[in-house]
Amino acid sequence: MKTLIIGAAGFVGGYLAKQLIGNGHQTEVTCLENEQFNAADCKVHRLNILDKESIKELFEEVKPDFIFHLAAQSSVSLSWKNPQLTTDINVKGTLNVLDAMRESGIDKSAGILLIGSGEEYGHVREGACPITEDEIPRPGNIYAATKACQSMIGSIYARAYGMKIIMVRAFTHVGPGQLPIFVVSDFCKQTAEIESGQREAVIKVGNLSAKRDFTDVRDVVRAYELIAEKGKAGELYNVGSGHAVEISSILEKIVGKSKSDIKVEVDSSKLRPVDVPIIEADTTKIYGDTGWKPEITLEQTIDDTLEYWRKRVN
Ligand code: A2R
Repeated sequence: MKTLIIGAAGFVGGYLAKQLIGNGHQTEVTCLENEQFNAADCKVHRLNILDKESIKELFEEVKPDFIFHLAAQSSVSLSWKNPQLTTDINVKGTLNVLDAMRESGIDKSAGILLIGSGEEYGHVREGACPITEDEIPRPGNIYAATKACQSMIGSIYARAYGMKIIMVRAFTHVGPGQLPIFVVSDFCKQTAEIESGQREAVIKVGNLSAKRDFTDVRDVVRAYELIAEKGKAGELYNVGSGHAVEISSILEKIVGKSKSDIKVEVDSSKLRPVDVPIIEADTTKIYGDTGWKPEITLEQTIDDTLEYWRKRVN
């Protein structure tokens, strides 16, 4: 299969390229003008998804069998500060990609995976966990609203134009290389800095009571590949572990892996209102259609993320 990853310079793109290339798929990627992407065996194109004509030209040049659309403004906090840009990239950008598929000369059987987010479910009703794909999205922030919109447009285009569009709602994914604005990466980075003497032996934390569904990024990209091969057009799949874990227990595990005597202190700037106490994916559908289930334990993810930061801070 000839694959094209749009928006490959982010956290997930490198892992996905490695996964696809490792399984023999000829893979090309796109990045923004100023971004870095280092992977052997991979042609890199420059693309801004706000420019529809250049997407069409690229599709005609590459002629992909399957497109993974990862490009996004993926920060919730930036989505509050810049809702216009978030909507432009996540909604208009996705429309540009889908329209470019329809209008370019690429094979009509070519498929595309639109990456959405577990955030789309938003204010989950009490008792609705684990959340199935049929649950009505109630997005609680601008990022989530744009991703819910992306999923809706994907399903409408699949039906209206008979396109092979598949949607996922990916729950929290973690692993080495993730920015430390995300909780597991943040705690591991702080621990590594404490061990190397770069900060006092105190980890600053926000709310620890929320329960979230964490999946290793390497399992996530395996899910994307399997969905591309076996997923059904017009369908939406949850990608998650199916088990919510309390943030406090993750912190305990990380601190427990360090030889340093680490104290924990609440930092009010990290406190966010926890209006959704638990988010947990129901993964029956993806398992049924593709056989995917996560293989990497949270323990392993934490070990690898901690090692990543130990190497980085030294
Ligand atoms: O914002 P930047 O400079 O980090 O670039 C991001 C890029 N991107 C774009 N690419 C093409 N045209 C645009 N107009 C545009 N605006 C932003 O998409 C970044 O390199 C990439 C998305 O990567 P991340 O933000 O690291 O997301 P991640 O964790 O790889 O997640 C992949 C997908 C996203 O759709 C998330 O919303 C979803 O999974 O959870």
